[in-house]
Amino acid sequence: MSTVMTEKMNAQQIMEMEDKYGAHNYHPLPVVLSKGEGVFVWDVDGKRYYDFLSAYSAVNQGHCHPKILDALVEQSKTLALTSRAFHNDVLGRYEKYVTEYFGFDKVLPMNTGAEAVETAIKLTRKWAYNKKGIPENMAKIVVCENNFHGRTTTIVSFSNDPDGYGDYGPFTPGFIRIPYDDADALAEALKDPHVAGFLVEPIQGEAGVYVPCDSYLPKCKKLCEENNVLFIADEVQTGIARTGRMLACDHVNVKPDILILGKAISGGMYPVSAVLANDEIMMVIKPGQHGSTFGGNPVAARVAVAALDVIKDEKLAERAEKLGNILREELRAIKSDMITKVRGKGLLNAIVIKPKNSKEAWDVCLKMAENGLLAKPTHGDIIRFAPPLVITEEQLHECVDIIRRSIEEFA
Ligand code: IF1
Repeated sequence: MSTVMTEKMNAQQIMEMEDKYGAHNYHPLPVVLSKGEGVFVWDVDGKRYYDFLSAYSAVNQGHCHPKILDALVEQSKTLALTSRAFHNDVLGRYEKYVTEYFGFDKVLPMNTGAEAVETAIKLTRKWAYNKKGIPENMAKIVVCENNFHGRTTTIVSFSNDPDGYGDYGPFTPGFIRIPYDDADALAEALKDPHVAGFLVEPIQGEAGVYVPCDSYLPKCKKLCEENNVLFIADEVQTGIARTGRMLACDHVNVKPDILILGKAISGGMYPVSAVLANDEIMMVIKPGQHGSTFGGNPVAARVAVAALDVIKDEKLAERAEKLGNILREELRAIKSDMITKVRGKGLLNAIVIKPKNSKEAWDVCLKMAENGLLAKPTHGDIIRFAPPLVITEEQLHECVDIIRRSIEEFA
């Protein structure tokens, strides 16, 4: 057996090894983690941090949750992967569990969020041609400015982030981009009879945690119903209790036609994603018309059931709702002209940092790391605050103190 995973290395050596042998498609904070448990992670030097990113809302249940881990280990020791060429004794049980959990007839299991978004796009187009009667290859899907739905070439085709789409052309046609949180813009776009679907994040995460006005999603759902257009909710980041309800759409009682899930559906323990829809939509895909080697594998299925059980058993949506309100109130009480905005819902939050003495969001994140809290900036001036939903109120107050002290050090 190779010793590469056991030989002792310090943080610097590990970062240099990544730099030399790994693609440079990320610019991580200079922190080398080696252990995670609940709301905490530790670096190779044994320093403990509060995790305020939760792997971009994949670790809602906390790092290394014992019940999810047990499901991973037990199934991995028994039957890990069959492919869909054969049945197994786990997939059907998971499919029944997850469709009843979210209230849909059927689920199409995939692995990553982007794969689930791609699946939803293919499903919408096939529904358009087979059910709505849109002419072949004419189907269009409406998306929003500043969307983030993943990083495949089709998905970046409808991004307006140059870092997301730059030099990745030629792009996939068939997408119309409209302003977010503007139902009139959707009404205008739906005048095109070839529109098949509206793909939207109930809260725009990557854009900086933009929470639309309460009437936005209900108005959009009504417009979709009136125009026989599918309402497709990308809840990869906002779903699984993160915003204080099981789904962000639940805050405004909107039931999507197609629901896209990922990240915390597995508690961050394994790549699991899912597309849910009712039969009149899902059944347009026939055998051999879509799939994936690992999609819906026994380990993914067992892990997802355990991860979703934990959400309900530990009442994590209710906790996210309660603690999110406390967090935003305390962040707004921090006396600093560096914090210009505090936004969020449940435990998906962000602050906007105004640079001061040439110190900006990145420097604040470095200072918070020094003080024992990990968060990462996005788009230069936004810092996302999304701790695991298992955080306690006492720990939350301790984290606000760390954030306050770190900001005040720049005063
Ligand atoms: C990275 C961002 C967050 C997502 C929504 C689909 C996907 C994502 C709403 C695709 C993924 C991840 C991707 C990850 C960082 C993170 C992210 F900064 F990239 F944009 F959360 F905001 N829909 N978001 O947020 O899911 O294929 O990644 O499983 O690319 O660095 P995925």
